[in-house]
Amino acid sequence: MGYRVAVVGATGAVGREILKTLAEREFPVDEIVALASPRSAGREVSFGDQVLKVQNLETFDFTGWDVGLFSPGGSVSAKYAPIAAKAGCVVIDNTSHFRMDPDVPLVVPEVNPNALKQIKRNIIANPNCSTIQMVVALKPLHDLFTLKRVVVSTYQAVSGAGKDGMDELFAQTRGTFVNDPPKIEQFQKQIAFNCIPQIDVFMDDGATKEEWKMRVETKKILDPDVDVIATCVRVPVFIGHSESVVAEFEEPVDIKRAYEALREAEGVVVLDKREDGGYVTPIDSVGEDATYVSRLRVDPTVPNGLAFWCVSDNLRKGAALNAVQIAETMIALDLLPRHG
Ligand code: A2P
Ligand code: 11C
Repeated sequence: MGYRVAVVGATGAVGREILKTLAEREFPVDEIVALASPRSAGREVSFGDQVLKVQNLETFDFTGWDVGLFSPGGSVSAKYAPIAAKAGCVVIDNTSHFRMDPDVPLVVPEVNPNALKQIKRNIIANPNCSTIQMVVALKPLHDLFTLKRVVVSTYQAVSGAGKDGMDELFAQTRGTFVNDPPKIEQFQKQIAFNCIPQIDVFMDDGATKEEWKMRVETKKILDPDVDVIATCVRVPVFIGHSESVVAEFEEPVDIKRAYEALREAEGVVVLDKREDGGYVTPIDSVGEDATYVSRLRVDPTVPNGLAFWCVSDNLRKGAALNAVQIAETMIALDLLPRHG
């Protein structure tokens, strides 16, 4: 017997990827419903070889539904996730809204699966995409050498801003060749043929919210003693976030042991040939589950430092896959009750 699953935000970039991931991984589904705004009611989305008619979230009753995978945006989750949770549906929420709530576990199954046992409000938070891939790569190194500090620069795809972000990159790129002036709506400046060192709003200390998220989420997931300084940059790539990670450890690093640990780590694929093209680029990661590590090397400027390049499909491990893996891990830990 399977589960009754609700996908909220099913017409969006992440929602569609969640439906695809559930079908591909043969998640035990008895019944599935696709939910979105009233604008999309009646539209169709695919789930494996089935076609689902989208229903209106506003009027949906979550009673009797076992698990809800939410990606409708922060304000919508803020309103509807507690409604679903109260009705007995375990919510796995992709937005940033509940992540720092001490009663809401923030989980990357390869890193802190046991945090799922602390579920209190019937809500689990899925971390930010740029945090997920970084902690997956850092966890085996932290276990070996005890991580102290991370300096990370990101190169983030426009799909992180949803389907409207992807449409804006497409329209501006096309517009350049047909002499249409760029329309700037989703990003702060033109994104086609450009890089923008701002993702999300500015905080009081001059960091952006995306940079703050990488810091506080890493502490909550991996270790509160690890500090992170991030510079998050939007680049004209449709799918696949890349990161330059420079990590400083308490103990002396051994590059051979670092390679071995990364090669053995769940969810990590090392592709690092130290030759022309012998590394992963975002386009190589599209549709893939792994967090890729390339360009691993010792940082000679600090006592115990390592630097590497890390790439992952932000819609997949960065969002949909991690959410589905959370549900799978909850089943394995006997934490996902069925109503049927
Ligand atoms: P809709 O297509 O009906 O607007 P993305 O992040 O790719 O932009 O996708 C956002 C997802 O969240 C879409 O499925 C979108 O549905 C959904 N969504 C946005 N606002 C609401 C809302 N008020 N109620 C339910 N779903 C919403
Ligand atoms: C981006 N990382 O690339 C963001 C998207 O907190 O879930 C995800 C925002 C979040 O724009």
